[in-house]
Amino acid sequence: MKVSVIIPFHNEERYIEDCLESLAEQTVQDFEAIVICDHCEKEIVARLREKKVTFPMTVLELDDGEGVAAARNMGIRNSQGEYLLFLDSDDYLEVYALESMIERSEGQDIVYGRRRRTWYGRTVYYDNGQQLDEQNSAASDTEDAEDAEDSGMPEIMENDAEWIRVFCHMVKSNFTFSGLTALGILIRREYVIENEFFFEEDYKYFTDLPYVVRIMCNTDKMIEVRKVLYLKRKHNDPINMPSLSQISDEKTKLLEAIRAYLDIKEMVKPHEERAEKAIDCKFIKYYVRKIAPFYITASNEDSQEVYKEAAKCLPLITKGAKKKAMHYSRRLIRCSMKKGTERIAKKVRRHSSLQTLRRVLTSRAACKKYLYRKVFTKMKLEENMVIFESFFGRNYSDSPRYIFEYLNEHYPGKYKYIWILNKKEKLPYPAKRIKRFTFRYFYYMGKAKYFVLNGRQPRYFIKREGSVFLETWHGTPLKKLVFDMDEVTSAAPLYKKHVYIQSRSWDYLVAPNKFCSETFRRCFMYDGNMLETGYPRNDILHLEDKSALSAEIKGELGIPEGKKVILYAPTWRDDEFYGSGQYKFTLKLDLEKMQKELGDEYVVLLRTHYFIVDSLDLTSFDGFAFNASKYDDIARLYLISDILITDYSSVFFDYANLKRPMLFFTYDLEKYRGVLRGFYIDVEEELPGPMLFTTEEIIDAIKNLPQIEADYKEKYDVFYEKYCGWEDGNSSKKIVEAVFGK
Ligand code: C2G
Repeated sequence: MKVSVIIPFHNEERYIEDCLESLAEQTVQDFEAIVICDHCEKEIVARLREKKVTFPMTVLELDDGEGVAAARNMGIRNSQGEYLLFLDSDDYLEVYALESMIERSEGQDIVYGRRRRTWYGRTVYYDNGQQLDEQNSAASDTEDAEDAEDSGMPEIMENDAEWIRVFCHMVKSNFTFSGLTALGILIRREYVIENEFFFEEDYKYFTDLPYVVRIMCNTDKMIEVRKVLYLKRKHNDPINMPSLSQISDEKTKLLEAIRAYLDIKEMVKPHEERAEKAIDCKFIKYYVRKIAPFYITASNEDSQEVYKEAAKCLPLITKGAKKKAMHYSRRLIRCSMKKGTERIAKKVRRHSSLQTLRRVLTSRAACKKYLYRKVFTKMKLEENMVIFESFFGRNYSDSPRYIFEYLNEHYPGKYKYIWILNKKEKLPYPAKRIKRFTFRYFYYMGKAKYFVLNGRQPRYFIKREGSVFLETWHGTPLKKLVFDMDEVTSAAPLYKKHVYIQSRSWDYLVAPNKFCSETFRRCFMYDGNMLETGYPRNDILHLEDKSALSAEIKGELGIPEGKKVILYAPTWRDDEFYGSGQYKFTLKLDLEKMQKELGDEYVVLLRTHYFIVDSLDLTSFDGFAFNASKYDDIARLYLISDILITDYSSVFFDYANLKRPMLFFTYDLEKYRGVLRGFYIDVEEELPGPMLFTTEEIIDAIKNLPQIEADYKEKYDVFYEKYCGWEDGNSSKKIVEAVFGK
C-alpha cells in the first residue's frame, strides 16, 4: 500500500461526497482511505460505512478525545501505507494528485504539493468555478498570493537547498498564519512513526502549524511538486456550517496562535536563519491584523490575558524581519513592547482613523459612505419620508411602484416620497427622484423612516431605531435562493452571510403565495412579519376591465392594432457574464422563422432581464419584433400579451394570474437546473405549459394553441390555485394598511 489518506470527518455529509469522488478518480489507485468520524451522528456513520466505494476505505469512530488533531492521530495509528496524506473531508484532490506526488517520492520524507482555495465543489469548480474564484478575488487566497506585508520574506535562490525553498514558499504563499497546514503533503509514514510526529490534541484551531513546521524542520529529504494538487474548499455558509477559520472564537484563536508561534520558534531556530525570518514575517502580519486590534473590542480581562502571552513573542521576533516590516507594523511592535493594551488599542485606532481619512479624502465613494455613517444616520429621522427602490434603481416598477401609487391615491399629502431611479422619468405623483449612490442618495437613506425595496439594500445600510423596512422581494422563486442553494455561483461567495445580515433589517416581507411564505422563511432564515397578501405588482392583472389600460400600453409601445402579442421574457444565465452584475444574453429564438410563420397574426415583444447589458438589434424585424427591455414595468407587458414565452424566470408565476397560455423555451434546461441552480419545483410535473427546445417547436405550439390549452388545463388550474390563490387585486391596499395604517 503506497498511501494512507487520512480524513477527519464531522457530520458534513454534503462535502465528503466530493472528497471521496476525487479519490475514486485518482489516476493512481494504490491507496487506502481512513475516515475518522469525530463524534458524528450514528446514522451518518452507518451511511458512510454502507457507502460503496471503489478503493479500500476504513471508517473509524474517534474513541479518545475530540477534534481534528485527535482524529488525524487515530488515522496515523491505523494506517498501513508507505506514505500518509492528510485530506479534510470538505476538501478534494486533483485527480492526478497522488500520481504526481508518488512519482517524486523516491528517497523523500516529504513531498509538498501546492494548494488552491476555492468556494466551489468539484462540479462547479471544473465547470466555471476557477474563473469565478478569480473574479471573486479568491485568487488573493491562493498559494501564490502575496501582499505588501510579505515583502520582507526572505529571497529564495534557484540553487538553494530544496527544503528551504519549499519551506519559504509554503510560508510566503499562505496568506495567513493559520493557512500553514499539513494538508495535501505526502509524508513518509516511518519518518512520522520513528520521530513520533503526532498532532498536539490540545490545540483546536492551530494544531497544523507546529505539526507542519516540525515535520519540515527535521529532514532535508523534501521535494515540491510545483502544481496545484489540493483544493481547499471555503464554506459559503458561515452561519450554519462555518469552517474552523470562520468560527468567531477570537480569544482562543489568538492564544493558540501565540502558543504555536512560541513552539515553532524553537523548531526553526537551529535551522536556517531564513526559515525563522519567514515565520517572523508571517507572525508580524498576524500580530498587526489580529492581535493588536483585539484590544479595541475585547474586555479588559481578555485583553490582559492575550497581552501577557503576546508579550512573550514580541522580543523573539528577529531584527531582520522587523526591519523589513511596514512602517506602521514596526512602530506598533515597538509600542507593544513598551506599553499596555490601552496604548496599543489607541495606536491601532489612530492608524485606522488615518486610513479612513485617507480613503475619505481620495475617494468620493468612501466619503459618501462616511457621511452616511457618521452624519446622515445621526440626524433626526424624517417621520413621514418614504424611500422606494425597484430593481436597484433601474426602473419605476414592480411592487414598490404600486404601493407608491396606492399611498398617493389614498393618503394624499401625508408622506414625502423619494424614488431611487437612475433614469430620468416623470413620475405620476410628486416625488423626489434621486440617483443611486449620489450624495443625495446617502442623505435620504440616512434620514428616511420608511423603506420600500424589492431587492436587497446595500451591505453598509444601517437600520435606524424607529425606521420601518418593507421588503417586497421580486418574485416567486423557481431557482433556489440563499440558504437553499448548495453552490453560490450567481452572487458573491459570501452571499448567504450577506443576505442573512441584510434580512435582519426587514420589518416586513411580502409573500405572494403560501409556497413563498414557507420558502422565504427558510431560505432567508427570516422570522419577522410576513405579509401574506399577494403581490402589489399583480394588482393590475386583476382589473375588471383591462381594455382601456391595454390600449394605452399598446399605444406607448407602438404595437400595431389587430396583432396578437407574444411576450418573450427569459431570465439571466449565471455563467454568461462580462463582470459583476453585467450579464450577456444570446437570443436563441429564430425571429426570422417566427416572422415568416407567425408574422401575419402576431408580433413579438422581447424583454430581457434587468441584469442583461447586451442590447438586441431588432432593426431587420421592424413591425414584427419590439424591444421592451427598457420598458419600466413588466406587469404592463403581461397585460397586453396573448402568450408568454419564458424559461426559468419567476415571471410565469405572475403571468398565470391572467390565465393566458404559457410556453417554456428551456433550451438549456439540464445545465440550468443541474449545474447552475437547482429548482424548487418539479418543472416536468408542475409547469402549466410545455417545455420546448427549438424555435420550430415554439412555432408549432403557437399554431396549435387551443390544443395546448386543453392539454394543460388541469395543470394550469392546480398551478393557479397554488401560486395565484392569494392575489385578488387588493395586495397594495392590504400592505399599506398593515405597514402605514398604524
Ligand atoms: N423580469 C423582467 N424581465 C425579464 C425577467 C424578469 O422584468 N425578462 C422581472 C420580473 O418582475 C421577475 C423579476 O424580474 O419577476 C425577477 O426575475 P427572475 O427572472 O425571476 O430572476 P431573478 O432576478 O434572479 O429573481 O424570487 C425571485 C428570484 O429571486 C429570481
